[in-house]
Amino acid sequence: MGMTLTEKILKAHLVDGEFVKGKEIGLKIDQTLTQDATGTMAYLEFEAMGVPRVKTERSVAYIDHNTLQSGFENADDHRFIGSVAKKHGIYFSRPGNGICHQVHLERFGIPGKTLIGSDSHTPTGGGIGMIAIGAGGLDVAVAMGGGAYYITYPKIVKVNLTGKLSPWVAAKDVILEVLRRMTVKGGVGKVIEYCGEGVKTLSVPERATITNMGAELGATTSIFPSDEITRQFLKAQEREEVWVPLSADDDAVYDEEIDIDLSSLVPMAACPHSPDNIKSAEELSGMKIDQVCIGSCTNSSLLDMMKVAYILKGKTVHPDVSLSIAPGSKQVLNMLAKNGALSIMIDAGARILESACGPCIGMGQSPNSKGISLRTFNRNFEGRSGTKDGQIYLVSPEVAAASAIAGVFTDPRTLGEMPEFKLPEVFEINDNMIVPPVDEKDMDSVEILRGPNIKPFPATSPLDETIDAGVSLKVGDNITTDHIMPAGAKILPLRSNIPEISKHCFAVCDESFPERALSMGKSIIVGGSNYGQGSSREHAALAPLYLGVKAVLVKSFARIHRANLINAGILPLTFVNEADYDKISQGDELCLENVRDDIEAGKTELTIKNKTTGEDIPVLCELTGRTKDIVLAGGLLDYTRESLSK
Ligand code: MIC
Ligand code: SF4
Repeated sequence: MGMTLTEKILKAHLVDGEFVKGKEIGLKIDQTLTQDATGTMAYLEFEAMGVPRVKTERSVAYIDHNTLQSGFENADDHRFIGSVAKKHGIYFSRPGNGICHQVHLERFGIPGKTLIGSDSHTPTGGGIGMIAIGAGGLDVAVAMGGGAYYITYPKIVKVNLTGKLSPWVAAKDVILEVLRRMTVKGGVGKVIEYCGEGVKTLSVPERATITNMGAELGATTSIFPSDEITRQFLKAQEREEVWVPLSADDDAVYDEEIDIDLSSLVPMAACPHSPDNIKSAEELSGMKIDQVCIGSCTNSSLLDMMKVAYILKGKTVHPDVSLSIAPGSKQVLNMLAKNGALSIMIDAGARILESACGPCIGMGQSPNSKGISLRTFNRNFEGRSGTKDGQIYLVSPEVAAASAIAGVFTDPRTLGEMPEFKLPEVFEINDNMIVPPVDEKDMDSVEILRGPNIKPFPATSPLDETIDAGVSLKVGDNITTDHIMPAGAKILPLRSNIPEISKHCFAVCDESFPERALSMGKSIIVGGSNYGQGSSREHAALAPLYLGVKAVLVKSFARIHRANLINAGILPLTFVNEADYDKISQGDELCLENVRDDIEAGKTELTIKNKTTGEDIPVLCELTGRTKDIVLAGGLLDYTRESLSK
């Protein structure tokens, strides 16, 4: 029987477990990446493990999230990460060099390799045929130390692409169509593999837009084959030597199949407040808008920017609209500067931002009250923009630029004929903003620079015998990590200070939660389905840990967040009967008697006693050998320390 591309790469990296769907497998990790908002913690964790040099083929630390530097905190974190990188064998991409996923694709990604990153959009690397997975900081720290990375052996979904995109229809519309069909929870436990004749009509940056936003499906990752187009891209990046051809066998068997005829797609938008709330641009056209933001790791490639410049040429941004543009990397920005496109954007009245995440993570450019903002980004969760009632629509760069000029939502197909946009034969190569580490023999000479905002990892403890605790919070379905641990200009600088950042935990849902949880000492959170979707930020587990949360009981979890809870030693529980969700209220006293013994004995069905109502509620605690030991030890850090000392 033939193999899928995913299976081929996973098989070549398998170090633990077997290929059985739904079972845990351990993978050898070739490359890691971190960004600064999750990186400080990841490197504190790496240091705590006591491994002197990274054991991966390539590890890169990027600075792209916290670049406002409105106080000393961000700058201190940058210096800390830079010094750790230099000492321990990690390449350091300096602030200004660009967004981690864009730069990694350009300068480091290699077809057929495995990459994990402490950022949920790491699957961008799937655009050049990598198995690239978003993970918590601790998992990345362990991988840097040479440990395996564990995933549930995924189902593999074939997306069969046929035809060719029509003029003004974009890669963004392909992934919006997949989101429309599969929804934000449709990808959980799955890898999305793109195949078919249509693949060769898409350039690498277009493929990367699609795999990037596969994160919004909740998928483990997404991947394209590595073909002639991939080779051309790598050649243009002067890295042709790393190219290998990779694809699925013709007779590969998939768990699910989806057909998409590219020529049937139209420009679309994800409407507030979910990436799967899809409408066509035609339906929305004419709606008055207030803001347009172009950029983010989804849509900030040179190709995207050249399309935008073409649309803006000789025009002026509508007087009622603010347009910002953040090219994805120094390479992109510099090429725009040299080929004149930047000047076209400036002429049109665009507000040029630095090559970083910026407004995508709420670092500036929050829209006006109730403001309608069109963004080429990948997430439009409530409040993420920094304006609680902001109305965010996710669109292609084509829709964004056309609408910025018109002042109303515009279907770009009304722009007339579209010229052919081509990738350059050679990109501008200058890696002077990537600092290599010192040689191992010189590592002792590097001093680690720690600022006062950098506080240690919160205290953990082995799993209690019995969990007897009240419900400190009850929330509904599709809670994102932006609800649990919001980002933005005010909160992001606190990423290396868990006690301080915890004061903002669940601020979007209930501002009184942190104080209540702290005063309860120990507590349990209850939630609905797809709990913890979105970002990989382990702070969404570390803040609850600090606030005394012992267990999270929900209808279902998103993959990375569940892993982060386990890594933090917090018990992840799901209802056996979803209807039992209604049998618990905030404030109820719950008890999991002898939970430690039960978990040690490998029991997966446990009983929670609701002491307030007197009812017994069956719950699942599905931990495998390794995750079971992690939870018993009090988290991955304790578990790793224990295993290293053995
Ligand atoms: C995001 O897009 O939500 C982020 C900010 O990049 C996060 C990481 C973080 O919270 O630091 C992600 O996607 O994992
Ligand atoms: Fe940065 Fe936004 Fe991409 Fe997250 S989604 S890595 S915040 S650009």
